[in-house]
Amino acid sequence: MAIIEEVSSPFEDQRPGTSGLRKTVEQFSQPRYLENFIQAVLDTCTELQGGTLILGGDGRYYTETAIDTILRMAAANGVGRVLVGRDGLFSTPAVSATIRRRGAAGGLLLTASHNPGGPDGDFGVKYNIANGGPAPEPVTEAIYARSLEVHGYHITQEHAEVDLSREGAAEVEGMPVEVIDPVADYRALMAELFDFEALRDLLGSGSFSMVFDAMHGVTGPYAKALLEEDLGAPRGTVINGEPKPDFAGCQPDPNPTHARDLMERMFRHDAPDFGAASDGDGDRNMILGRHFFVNPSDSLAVIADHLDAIPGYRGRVSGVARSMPTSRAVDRVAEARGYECFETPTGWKFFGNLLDADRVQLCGEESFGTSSDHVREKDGLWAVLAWLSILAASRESVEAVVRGHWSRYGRDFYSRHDYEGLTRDQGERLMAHLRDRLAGLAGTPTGAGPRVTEADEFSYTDPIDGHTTTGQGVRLWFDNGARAVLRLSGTGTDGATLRIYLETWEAEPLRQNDECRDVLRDVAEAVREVAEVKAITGRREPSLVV
Ligand code: VG1
Ligand code: CO
Repeated sequence: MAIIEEVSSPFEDQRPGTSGLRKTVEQFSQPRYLENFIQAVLDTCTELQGGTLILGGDGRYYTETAIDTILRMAAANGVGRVLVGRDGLFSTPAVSATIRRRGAAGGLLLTASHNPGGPDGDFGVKYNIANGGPAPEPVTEAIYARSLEVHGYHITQEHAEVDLSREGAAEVEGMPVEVIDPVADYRALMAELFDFEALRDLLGSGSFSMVFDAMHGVTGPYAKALLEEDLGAPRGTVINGEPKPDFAGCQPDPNPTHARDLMERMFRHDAPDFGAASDGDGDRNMILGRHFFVNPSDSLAVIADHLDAIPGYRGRVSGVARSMPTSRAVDRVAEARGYECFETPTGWKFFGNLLDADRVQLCGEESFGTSSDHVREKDGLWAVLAWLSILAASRESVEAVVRGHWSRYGRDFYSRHDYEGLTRDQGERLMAHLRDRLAGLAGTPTGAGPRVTEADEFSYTDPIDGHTTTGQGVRLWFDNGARAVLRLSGTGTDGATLRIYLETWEAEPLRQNDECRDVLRDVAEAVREVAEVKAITGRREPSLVV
């Protein structure tokens, strides 16, 4: 074997988005495309020289090819050693846990999360740093800048020839490679945080039933190990639990629209007490009770209110953080409990510094993401264990827990309206047009009723490193107390998705039972009007309502 340098030329479109570089498989399979990006990472992240790299992903189509390329390039670029998940699998939170537990220099995560997989689907690469979290913006920007200068890459001449199906040691051009069990470190970490006795009591009590939908993604093996083997839930609790390269043709996005198998089970007459799902790479979670959907922003608030009772957190919770579009429900808990509360831009990379500085122990996003300082990623299964802990302690139903929460703190009605499949131009024009008029929006009456009282564009200065991030979404406040946020998705692979986030707070218990759709109807209409959605996009209604 030998190391060779291949001549290349830069691709202009390798700027990482909200969560790594995501492109269609077709784009990734262009000659030199993956190689260029990996070379940009290896050139920028010099900690990998002689250091340990963790490698794996959600097992989607193109993973094996990517692993071969990365192993060959790691060996050719002086990486110390690579630990790769068996079968190339590794959930996103488990990579984070493994980086931390093994003192690795970083990790490469091969996933496009909840995006569809298969030859016609998407693929993605994300670099995580030594704290286990996504590379922060200055690093992703440096990787991007480097990608514009890559005129060649180093790679071994031969294929890596590592048998990923068997745990054990191997070598690529002198670089040690170890195929490891991707579940072990993560499983051990969960046992340290949660009271497994109490969870076993609940799951084995005979009066409690649950179902977990892994959506054909990577969480299946993790959920089976923890829920069925360690905690004694009956076999079959985990459904769609075999990771599939194309997610069996489904979109592994745990929301009421895409998690159809789970929704069907949770809303029929013999529904179990508890239901949950996670996405392709295992970092998202959806929580359900019998005939009851828990809004992710509420889930974050409920967990915040109970975190202190979970063994791994007892007596050491001092702060929480949420992404800006996430509802303010968690802020109310923070206030009542005297926790610091931070509002960050969308994307987990913005929580990293706060977690490292021990300013926050819990973070969450409205997009079905929740996690704590045990890792530096969101963690779907962790959220499930947190909820099971709450249920084990209270022995109440999910619905009763949430309704109790509303009666104490009020209810933040919340909904997200996505306009998917717009052209890039439509999305950008809509946002630019809104931005141009921001200063004059306050006082604008709308045909729908609510009047705009305040409008701005969110920017964030990281309190730990002082780095400022601008242009993170337009915020509108209305005279009926509602808030709306508009931003473009940064995880899509073509065109644009406009996200409109809507919320309003209701303290009156009788009105807390109203339909979310009805409560937010006027403000939804007012936002469409103010943003001229129909005129610019031609759309009258969102394509996805969460
Ligand atoms: C979306 C969500 C964001 C989340 C990101 C990555 O980003 O809104 O909250 O952090 O996906 O999650 P965007 O830019 O499309 O709105 V995952 O599970 O896709 O890694
Ligand atoms: Co994900």
